[in-house]
Amino acid sequence: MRKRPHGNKSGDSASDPLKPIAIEDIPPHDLTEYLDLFKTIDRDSSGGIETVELVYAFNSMGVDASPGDMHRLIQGMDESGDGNVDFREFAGCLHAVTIER
Ligand SMILES: [Ca+2]
Repeated sequence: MRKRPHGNKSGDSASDPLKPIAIEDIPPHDLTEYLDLFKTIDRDSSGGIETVELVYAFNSMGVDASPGDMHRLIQGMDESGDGNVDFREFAGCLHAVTIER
């Protein structure tokens, strides 16, 4: 289902299609946008996005988001398993979603 934007330039990364995009592969312009969004969502500036922050973010956009759904979303993005999504994880997932459109 997932499409790669274009071939691997680095060659050796036989990348798992489920893996989010590495932050190094995201264009700086996009990264700036993601960082703005990240800072908006990370209300306590902890450097990580938690379930409650995601619920709040969606609600403030007028989207009805349940804590259960947001928790699953967090778990899906949380590669390090520490219960919140840091910017690397956030940007990687966001970019993977964005380039699929
Ligand atoms: Ca936070």
